Amino acid sequence: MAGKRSAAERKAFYGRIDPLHMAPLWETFHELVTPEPVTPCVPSHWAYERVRPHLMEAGRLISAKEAERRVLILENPALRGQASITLSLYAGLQLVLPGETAPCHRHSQSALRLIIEGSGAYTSVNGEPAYMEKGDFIITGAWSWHDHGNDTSEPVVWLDGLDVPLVRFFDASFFERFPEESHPRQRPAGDNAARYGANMMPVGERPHGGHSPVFRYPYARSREALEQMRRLEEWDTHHALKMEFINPADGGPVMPTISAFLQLLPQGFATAPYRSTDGTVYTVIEGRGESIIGDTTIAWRPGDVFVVPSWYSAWHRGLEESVLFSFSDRGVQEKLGLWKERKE
Ligand code: 1HN
Repeated sequence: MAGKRSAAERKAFYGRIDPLHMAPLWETFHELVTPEPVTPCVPSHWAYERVRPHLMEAGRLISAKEAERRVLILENPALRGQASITLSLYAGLQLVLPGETAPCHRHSQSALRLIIEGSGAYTSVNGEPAYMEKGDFIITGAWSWHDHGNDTSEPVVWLDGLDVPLVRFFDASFFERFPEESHPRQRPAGDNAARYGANMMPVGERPHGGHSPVFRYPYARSREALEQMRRLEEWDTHHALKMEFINPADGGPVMPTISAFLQLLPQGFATAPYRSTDGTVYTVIEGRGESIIGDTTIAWRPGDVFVVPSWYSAWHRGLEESVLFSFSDRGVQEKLGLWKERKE
């Protein structure tokens, strides 16, 4: 039969072009160009109470100084060894023990932190300390000097979110160590909030198109915004009440590569199934609930981290009134004209 003969002939042909580092597009075309996103990522969940003892054990194994950053990476089970929680994003849990500092450095990667446990430790961004409370959202934009310290008597734990896989994809990573352990104090705590956090900006400054000039979004303020808005009871079918943290200089995402969100789910509220092309990392700040992601059910509590991969149908239910923080590469996809959502 012609078909059979031609299959063998084709295979032989593939063998002849292989040494030339060539391959037939027609054998993979439909895997490359799928009618809808087909992600290798899987839904996954890290329960804080299961992860925390290991993080504390890491605290006995290595100092923050020696480690550079004492972090346990949260790897998507389908992307082991790639330091990726989604194809484009990295997440990890970082521990800074009482009395420790983590050395000052800067890199091309953009970073966010969401404080999970502890209060009063600091991140210093370009020499200005930001003291952190539970639920606070901190950014260190690309190429900002940053070091951390904990002068309190309790450990501090936060979720790190970075665009490590994206920067690796672009082969665009640079890293520099600051010549001293900590950045010399350039500005007093609160200076950044005064300059950029009061819906004002010093005259003469122009929006710069990069990351938000605000580097700390205090939970007390964002929680109060949700509390005020909930009074209208205008619930969104798919999101309940969901707000994006913005760059006040241009209204865009907080960083070019990472968008971040805060969401209130009232007790008993179940969102309608929703999908979008931005694989999203969630952490629970308050409450208790569950999420159905494709065929996977995840029961979550404060400090837990879970992932909704690209184009998985997902819905969430607050068993108690709950607040979820999330981040994704949505802003990048929007800039590239790729982002899509589907409300079901
Ligand atoms: C980094 O600089 C921090 O500054 C945390 O705390 C995690 C993961 C990859 C690359 C740089 C930090 C990081 C990181």
